Amino acid sequence: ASKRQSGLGKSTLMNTLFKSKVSRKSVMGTPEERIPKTIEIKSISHDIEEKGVRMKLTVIDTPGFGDQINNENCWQPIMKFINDQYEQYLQEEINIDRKKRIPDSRVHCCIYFIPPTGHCLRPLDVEFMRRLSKVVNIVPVIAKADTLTLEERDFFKKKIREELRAYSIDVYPQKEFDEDAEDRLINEKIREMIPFAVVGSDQEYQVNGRRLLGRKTKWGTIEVENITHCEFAYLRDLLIRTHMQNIKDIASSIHYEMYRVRRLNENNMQANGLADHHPASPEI
Ligand SMILES: Nc1nc2c(ncn2[C@@H]2O[C@H](COP(=O)(O)OP(=O)(O)OP(=O)(O)O)[C@@H](O)[C@H]2O)c(=O)[nH]1
Ligand SMILES: *[C@@H]1O[C@H](CO)[C@@H](O)[C@H](O)[C@H]1NC(C)=O
Ligand SMILES: [Mg+2]
Repeated sequence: ASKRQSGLGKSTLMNTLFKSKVSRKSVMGTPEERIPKTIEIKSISHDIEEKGVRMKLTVIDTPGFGDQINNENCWQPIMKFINDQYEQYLQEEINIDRKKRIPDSRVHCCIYFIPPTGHCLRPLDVEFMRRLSKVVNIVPVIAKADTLTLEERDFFKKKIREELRAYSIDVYPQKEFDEDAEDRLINEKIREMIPFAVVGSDQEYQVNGRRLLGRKTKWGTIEVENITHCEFAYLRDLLIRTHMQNIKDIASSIHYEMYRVRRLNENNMQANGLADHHPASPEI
């Protein structure tokens, strides 16, 4: 029998993001097809429109991890992907005749899916987020929140916030990067809500005469974009409506900058014959 954990809904939520109201992508006539298990890191881009501004949103879907018997270093492929994108950007940047506009495939934000156990974070979640939060913005979410009661959700959310604090895992929006009092006020509200308890779906249902993205359960249809049903809309608004530019700024001025400084230092050391014979291999 397969011991593999069932998917946490990562691919589904990605589709939900693209099909949500902010997106330009039409959902008319999408066939009901099963989302296959994700087996490799894959990026998908769509044009979206927000406040009349068109932009490209790229989401990178990853396979589930932590399903192996030995989960040691299971974060490495994702860490490598993030570093590879930084490296690509760096190479463009230091290129003598560099492009006016460097193509930016850096990972600006990582949505971390916490399984809806209702108890506490697994050691694997702690280790993963601890490492990743040092190189990229992390937004943790509780996956498949419809499998928890509202009380269980509340308890779990609070518990996770305590644990993040106890383990000094600094998730987005990080306190230290609040720019002013107004910023702090807005971000404090978000920090009190994290992790968002989300439900994903790429199916539309007729609810009171309107077509809505929803998820059918025994008890009725969960409207995934309705904030009285789940917190998907908060996540979507944070990522696309209110904080997109800030997320990109912090990714660039903090996370990428750290990578860049470390790499250029390595190069200097090599040039001065201070480094050993191994090629520079960024590893966190
Ligand atoms: N109850 C519930 N089921 C969900 C939710 N989101 C997705 N599912 C279901 O969970 C199963 C797995 O969904 P996927 O989106 O493929 O999960 P994944 O995390 O991408 O899985 P891997 O690619 O294998 O890592 C599918 O049957 C989905 O319909 C959700 O919010 N609630
Ligand atoms: C959200 O859900 C509530 C409760 O089911 C419902 O009364 C309300 O009309 C919904 N709001 C929207 C905007 O659909
Ligand atoms: Mg998947």
